[in-house]
Formats: sequence, C-alpha cells, structure tokens
Amino acid sequence: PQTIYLKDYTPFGYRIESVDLTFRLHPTATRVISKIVFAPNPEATDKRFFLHGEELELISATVNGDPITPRLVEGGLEADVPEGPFIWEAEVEISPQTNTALEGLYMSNGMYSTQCEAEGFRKITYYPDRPDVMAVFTVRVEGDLPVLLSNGNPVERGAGFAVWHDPWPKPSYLFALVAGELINHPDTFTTKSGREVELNIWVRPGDEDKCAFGMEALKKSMKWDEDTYGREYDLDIFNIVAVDDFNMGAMENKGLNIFNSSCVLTSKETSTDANFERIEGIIAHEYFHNWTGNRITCRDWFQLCLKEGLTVYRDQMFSGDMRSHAVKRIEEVMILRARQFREDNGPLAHPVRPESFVEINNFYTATVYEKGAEIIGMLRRLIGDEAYRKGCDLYFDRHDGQAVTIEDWLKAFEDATGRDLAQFKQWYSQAGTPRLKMEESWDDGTLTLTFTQSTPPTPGQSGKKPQVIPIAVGLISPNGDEVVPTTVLEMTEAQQSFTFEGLGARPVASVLRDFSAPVILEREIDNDTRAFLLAHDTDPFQKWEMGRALAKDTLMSMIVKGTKPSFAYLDAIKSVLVDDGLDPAFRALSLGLPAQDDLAQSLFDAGVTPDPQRIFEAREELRHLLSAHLREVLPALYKENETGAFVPDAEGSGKRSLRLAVLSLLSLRDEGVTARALYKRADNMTEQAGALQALLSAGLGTEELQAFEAQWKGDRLVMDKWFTMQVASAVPETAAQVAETLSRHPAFTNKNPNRFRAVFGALSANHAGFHHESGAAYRLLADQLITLDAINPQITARMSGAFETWKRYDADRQDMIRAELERILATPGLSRDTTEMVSRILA
Ligand code: B3K
Ligand code: ZN
Repeated sequence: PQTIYLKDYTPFGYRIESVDLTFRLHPTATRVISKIVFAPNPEATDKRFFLHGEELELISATVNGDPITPRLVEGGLEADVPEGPFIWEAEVEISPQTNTALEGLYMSNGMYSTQCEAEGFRKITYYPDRPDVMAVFTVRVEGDLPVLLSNGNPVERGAGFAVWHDPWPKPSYLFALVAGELINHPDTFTTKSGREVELNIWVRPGDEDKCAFGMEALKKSMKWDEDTYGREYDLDIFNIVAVDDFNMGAMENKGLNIFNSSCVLTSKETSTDANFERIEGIIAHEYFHNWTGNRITCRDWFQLCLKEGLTVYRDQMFSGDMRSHAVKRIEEVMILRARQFREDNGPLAHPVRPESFVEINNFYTATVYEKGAEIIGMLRRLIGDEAYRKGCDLYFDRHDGQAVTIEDWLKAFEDATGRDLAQFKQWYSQAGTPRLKMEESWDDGTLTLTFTQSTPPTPGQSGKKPQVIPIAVGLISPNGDEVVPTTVLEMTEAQQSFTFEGLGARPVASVLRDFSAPVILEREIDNDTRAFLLAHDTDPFQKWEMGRALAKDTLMSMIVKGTKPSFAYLDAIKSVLVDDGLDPAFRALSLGLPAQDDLAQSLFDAGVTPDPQRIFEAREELRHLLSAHLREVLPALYKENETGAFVPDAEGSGKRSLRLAVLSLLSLRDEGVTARALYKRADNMTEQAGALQALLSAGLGTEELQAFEAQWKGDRLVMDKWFTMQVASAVPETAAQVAETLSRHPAFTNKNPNRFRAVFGALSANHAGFHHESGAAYRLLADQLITLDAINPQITARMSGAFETWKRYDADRQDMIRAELERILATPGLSRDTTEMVSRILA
C-alpha cells in the first residue's frame, strides 16, 4: 500500500463551480448521475485530471456533452479535458445493499444512509474526493420511500423524488443522503439574527419517543455557540438522522447530521445517565462542526486535528457549562490517560498532526481528538480568555469558506495577540507524552520549584525538543489555607525554575491544577502530603488527583511488595466520601479505583513487568477492604443519595453515580440483597443496569441477567448493554469463554458495529481476561478480526488496537500476541486499514 506524505501536498488542478447529482435509488443497482462544472485552478501547476472512484461501475461519461472513454487507473480515472471551463457528466452504478463496510452509500435496516468522511464519497461517484475541493451541491433523490434527505435546504418535493440545494461550498466528505421510512421529531430554533430554523430528528417508527432529550441538547448547543463563539446556524433546516449500523458515533454532514442510534436515542427506561451525558456532548460536537469543520474545513487530512481537536475542545466546554466543569475535567483526564497516553506510549504513537499515513481512517485517534483538544486548552490558558475569543473571531473572519491548515489557525492567534507561537506549534508535530519532573527547595520564605521536561522517543521520532508547558500552580499553607491562588507558570526550557517569595511557613504546592497540560508529572511526594492536598486543595482536579494517587500507590505496593493497604488511604477516602459539602459526583469519582490497564502501564514505567492476574487480584482485594473499612457509612450513603423522579441532569446523575458506587461495595457484603431490591424496583436504566452490574461484580446476578434479556430482547441498544456487562464482569479465566459463547448467541452479529464492540470491545477492555495466560482471548479476538476484516475493515483496524500494549508484558504473552498479529497479517486480501495498523503495532 502507498504511503501519503504531508510534505507532498499539491492543490488540485481544477476548481468546481457546481455539482448536480441525481440518485435513482435501488438496493443493488443505484444509479448516480453527476454533472460537474470544472474550471482550471490558477493556483495549481499540476493539471492532471484525475477523479477518485472505487467500487463504481462506470456506465457513461461525457465532457461538454461529448462521450469520452476515460482511462481507468488505480483508485479512479483520468481523462483529457479542455483548457478552459468544462462540464463533466457521468453515470455510475453502485450496490448499497452489499456495502457492509458502511462507507459510501449503504443500507441499514431497509434505509439508505451515507458515510463519506474521510474518503467514502469516491464510492458514490467519480470526484476529486479531497477536502480542499469545495463546491455547491444540488442533489435530486429519486426513490419510492417517504423520506428523502440530503444536505442544505429543500427545493422541491414530489411523488418519489426530492431536490436539495446546499448554498455553502463544501468538500465531498460532508455530503450526505438518507432515504427510508422515517418519522421525525420536529422543533424550531430562532437564531439571534432572527432566522427561523426547522429542526428534525428522524428515526425508525417506534423510536419517535426517544428524541426529546437529543432535541433539547441540539437547541442548547445552537444557543451556546451563539453566546460563546458568536456563531450562528446558516440554513433553514437542520436534520439529524438515527442509523443502527454506523462505524462511529456520529457525522457532521452539512445540515444533515447522521448519528449512530446509540448516540442520539434516549429514554429513562433504556438509557443510563452516562448515555445521556455522552449524547448531549456528541450532539453538541456534531453541531459545533458546522463552523469548525464545515464552514472552515481542512486543506488535507493531515490537518484533521484542526477541526477535531478544536471541536472536541468546544464540546468539552459546552458540557462543562451544562453540567459541572470540575466533574467534566476529571472525566476528560481519565479518558485522555486511558486512551491517549496509552497510544502515546506504544507503537501507534503519532503527532497530533501526523506526517504520513496509509489509510486516513486509522488516524481518527485519541491523539488527534483528545490531545488535539488539550492543545487548544493550553493555548487558551497561555493567552487568556479574551485573546482566545479574539483569535477565534479572526480565524472565522479570515478563513470562512476555506480549507486551511494548522499554520493558518495559529497565525490568527499570533496576529490577534502579537505573540510568537513557533515553539508552541511543536505540540502538533512532536509525538509522545512529556514527562515533567519537579523538585522543590525552600529557603527562608522563598519556595523554588524546578521543572525538567523530557519526552521519550516514539516511532520515527527521537531527540525531542522542549515544549511550551503551562503549569498551573497554587500554594497551600500548612494550616490548609491557600496562600497563593492559581498561577500559570510558562515553561519553555528543558529545565526551568520558578520562585515564590515572601511566604510565611513552607507551603505545599498544588501542581498542574485543572490538568493544565497533557504531561506526566513526576514528583517526590509522600502519602501524608497527598492526603493533605486531598483534604485542602481548592482545585477540584488536584483534589481528585491526590485521592487517585493514593489509591494507585496503595495498589502498586500491594502488587509489587504484597503490602496491605494503609489506613491513611482508607481514612482519606472515607473522609471524602462522607463530606456532604462535596458534589456527590465528585465523591463517586474519588471512590473509583485506577483501571487495571492504567496500573499495568504504571508498573511497566516503574520497570516491573505487569502480571494481569496479580493486578486483578490486588484490585479485587482492595475493593473488599474498602467495603469492610467503609461498612458503617455505606448503608447511610446509599439511603441519602436516593433520587426522586428520574431527571438526567448533573445533580440527579451525580447522586445516582455515588449511590451505585456505594452499592457495588455493599454487594460484596450483603449477598446482593440491596442490589436485588434495587433491580426489582428500578424504573430507569441507570439503576437497573447499575444494580445488575453491582451483582455481577460480586459474582452474583445470574437470574437477573436472564430477566434482563427476557425484558429487553426487542431493544437492540439495551441488548448491547446486556452483551457488554457479561464480558466486562467475567473473571479472568472465563472471559474469553463468555465472549465466545455470546458470539454464538442468535442476537450476535458482526455486521452491526455496536454489537461487535459490545462483545469484543468489552473483551479487550477486560484487562485480566484479555491477557489471561492461556492466550485464549488473544486467539479469539484474532479469529474474529480476521473474519470481520472482509466485512468491515474500519472496525477491524480500530479494534486491532487492543494489541497495542503488547510490549509491556512478559515474553510468553508477547510471543502469543506476536503470533496472532502475524496470523492476522498473513490473511489473504487483508484490508489496507488492518494491514497498516497491525504492521505498525508489530514494528
Ligand atoms: N468527523 C466524524 C468522524 C469521521 C470518522 C471517519 N472514519 C465524526 C466527528 O468527529 O464528529
Ligand atoms: Zn468531530
């Protein structure tokens, strides 16, 4: 397969004045007729007329009305074209029904849907399928279906057809078409300049009462973007469609967002608090793309973080405003560490702006998205809120309607602030997580903090340079008062000292408040100091972080030295847990233990080969000890945090998360009596699933599991939970067996990405089960991936990431994993997606 390089970018030789498409829908023989007006691009030197096209049957082609025979070449076609503007017309045939890759035009439960990002449009018609070619589209959809949708505004509607026109120039990856028997949940929104916008969420009949929450989230997002970024919606209609078979969460097609049904449908009976929270965030994310991604898009796919990092940052701020900034920040950091730090530490590490790729779909990663968002957060911290808004305004003003680069983004901030961002830009090009070492010294009222930064080598990158690191610091005096409020230190050198003068007694430093940079802080700190900060820090993130550090230290010494947990940890956690002054959601997060995968990485970093079984046992042991140590407070906490009628807001979900965390510990002591009672009484999925999970994690719940299946077998989204819970809670020696048995359940299918992930995503997330010494889970996952690759390469490639941490483990495990990876790689006809991923993991 061919590698594409950022440095090789050249503009396309032609511009597009207009695109007219006609779709004659048919499950196995859809005709796509295109009429495209091209004109030479004065800025381009390469005048080769090449159109991308894959899996298309070319029926006819003309240039200015004259039939031509284009040269079919690898990945598309070439033709000789006139020197001036000309009209290209072509007719192709495609087969949506047999498209199981879910890229291009495909069918899902009788409805037609598209997914074009990143390079799916070339499976629909011949086209310059690259983001820097922006055009105005008019689309006519013909088909005997009640609902026919495309981008933009509706122009005409008649028996068996509909015409749509999108006035905003867009790249082909934002094209969308949906057709089917759908029902809408309608609403309206009036923009701040008075435009009446029709809003719809389109779903399959039966799901229409699961749209209200999503609609509210959409309206809140529209309002928030006006208030916070001054960005208004720009069409007369905004449609959202729910699709069951979808490779990711959702897609921001202009005016026609398409969602995985799991990321938009809600009801209190079928969705958990976590679902509600996530859905609110995803709806906002896709909506926010209308400006950051659609109106201003990426010049090429290397600039993916330009739209994704920024849009994630925007959705994070939105969620913080809607809920709690403190709780959201902790959750964001947990996700960043679990996915991005993991990626950055292994063979798949890459810069936020990669310099080469084989298959771009493999770069929709935690690094591009989550680290990309962290970079925006750092930029804002460094320049301040006002300058951030000024820079954004300038960026929108300057680049509206363009396909741009990270350089353009940063230039807007340089021009708005007068600041040089050359060194800051390294965050986009340097892979790996910086290690930030801190040393302290105290001399007669002056505290000196000395930081040393270094970034370990990553594939293809050694000799890393110092980066700009904003370090938010506060100082707490020994009596618990904050003597220096949060101050952002700006580190730019490999080593740098900062002093705080005129202090009375030696204070305790609270460092990296709000997780002000995506780095690993290394600092000599004892558990008493951690407990002190846990009790007194005013920064909620650091407060949580200290509890987490205590738990981690406790677990690490249990694993490595076989010690018993100290009372210092147990007491510190207890005091947070019973502190009514603290948000219940925060208390629940503090009670949580570090994940097994996180412990494995920390052990590896400390020079210890992680033993997954031992990690699992230590964590279980600690859960039991916590349950015993907290036995007097658990029942009261369980009672106090009961909520009334279910409302999926921050307050209600916070209480439920604390209550369910408590229930999980209680269930280790009361034989499941409390959890069983809750299971019977629950009128919402948060509590029903929470009670079942508490039972399963105590080795109970067999009957409830059966009852759950009987109750929910008709609801695919709830059944996904049923599949996941069993694999997630399986003990190490049975996890592979449980997953294997479930893969033979009549409701299992590898054609639906949600269902496949429900079982095999859960298997790879069950750390001790996946890494069980028998190697059974490695073999099972490899078998499944080999079969899936022929059906859906994108999901296969993504899930092969389960093996990315293989070099952490002992030689036996490494041998077993290498053998499985080699077996996958040797599969005849293996997709480009999976070939690239597995080769990188093996390298
Ligand atoms: N932009 C899409 C992701 C497309 C993934 C293509 N493999 C969703 C999002 O980030 O909003
Ligand atoms: Zn996005």
